[in-house]
Amino acid sequence: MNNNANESRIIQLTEFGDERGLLTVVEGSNTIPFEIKRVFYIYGTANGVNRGLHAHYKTRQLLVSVSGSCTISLDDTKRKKEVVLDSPSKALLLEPNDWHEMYNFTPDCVLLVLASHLYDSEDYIRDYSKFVEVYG
Ligand code: T46
Repeated sequence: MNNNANESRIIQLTEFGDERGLLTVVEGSNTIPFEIKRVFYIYGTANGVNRGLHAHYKTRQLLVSVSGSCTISLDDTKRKKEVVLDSPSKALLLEPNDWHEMYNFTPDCVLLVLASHLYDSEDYIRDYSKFVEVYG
């Protein structure tokens, strides 16, 4: 798995479709390169709001906009990249060293996040100069 923000970490999830509609599966380590320890989702985001603006020490995450869309910017101190999550079958793998920001949330956006670690506020790097010190 390449760690550079310029390398695509988009995972195309399999869609099972029939006359009833669609079903998409994330099946643990068969789909993503970590064990899922935590699931959360971001929704009801007010117009113009930016979230994130941090990196992590350990946590890896998979982001899927299961409804609506949003944009994620990634910065690994060397390269920057922007990804639009606009399909329930399109997932973005976020590595700990991705400084990330989420924005352009549509009112119906539900951003599902699967995480490799339990919540720990000490795992966050919220200061950009500290981020560059750690990962630059
Ligand atoms: C990330 C991006 C993609 C908890 O108590 N437990 C949790 O598991 C989480 C994720 C959050 N919280 C609390 C901590 C804050 O009081 O929920 C509040 C909002 O969290 P935060 O401001 O960190 O939310 P975002 O949207 O900036 O970031 C979240 C994740 O925290 C983060 O890991 O990478 O989504």
